[in-house]
Amino acid sequence: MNPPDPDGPAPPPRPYAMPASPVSPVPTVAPGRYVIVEGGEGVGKSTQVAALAKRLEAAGVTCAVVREPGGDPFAEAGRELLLGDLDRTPAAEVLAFNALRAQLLESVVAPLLAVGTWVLADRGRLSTIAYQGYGAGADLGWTRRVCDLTISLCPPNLEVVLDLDPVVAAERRTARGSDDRFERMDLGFHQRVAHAYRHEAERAGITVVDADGTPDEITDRLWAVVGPLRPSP
Ligand code: Z5A
Repeated sequence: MNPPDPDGPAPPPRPYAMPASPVSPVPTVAPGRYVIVEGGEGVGKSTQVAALAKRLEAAGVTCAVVREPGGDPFAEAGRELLLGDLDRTPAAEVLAFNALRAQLLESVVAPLLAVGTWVLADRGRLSTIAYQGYGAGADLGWTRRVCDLTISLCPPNLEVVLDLDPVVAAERRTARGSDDRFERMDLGFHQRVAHAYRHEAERAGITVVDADGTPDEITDRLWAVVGPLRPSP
């Protein structure tokens, strides 16, 4: 015998009735597109996401740029923790990146897409697979499953990997001068990450774009895959 429901008995079902007058049409907007740009540090993701946003705006598309980890106050606070030096296990790191991703997807990305805004993301699901799975040694199958579950909250329209020799990427990073937990990892770690992106892209049929060249050349290559996502006029 179940305990009494504190809300009391459910009200009797209301008979279904057609509305007296026709429902006025709900204005609809074409949903936005969610595009994730991926790759190791220094390959030029932030540069390219900004350049793509400019091209889209010039083509009349409203867009927003987000980054992972981060994107809203909760996720930005989590970013501080994750890029900091406190010890954590690989599995804890997988879950933490995914928790911040869930926050970003539900609180920022999905609402923007719903009003027709495109979202260009600097990193996403593949970063966790590459850094925590291949790089830090979290169980790969488990990591993929956790990431798939999270991204199912708001699946992207396109993931694209920028591919660059980790030695060249390290030179770019050094020229810029920055330093966090992941940037301090040795070249072997960054090579594992670069291999991970190539392997995962091949495995899942994800587009890889050569990130060697001038920023404009790379934007042209990206535009060739992002531009066609625009609805035809
Ligand atoms: N991380 C993780 O482990 N797991 C996860 O699930 C997620 C993230 C989501 C986020 O750091 C860290 O979190 C990241 C992995 C980890 N590790 N690190 N470090 P972040 O967001 O601060 O860093 P990032 O994503 O790697 O960004 P980055 O280092 O700034 O790299 P980038 O965005 O790919 O590059 P950039 O900033 O556009 O360019 C780097 C420099 O190169 C800059 O001075 C540019 O002016 C220059 N540049 C750009 N393009 C060119 C070309 N074409 N030629 C020459 N120079 C160029």
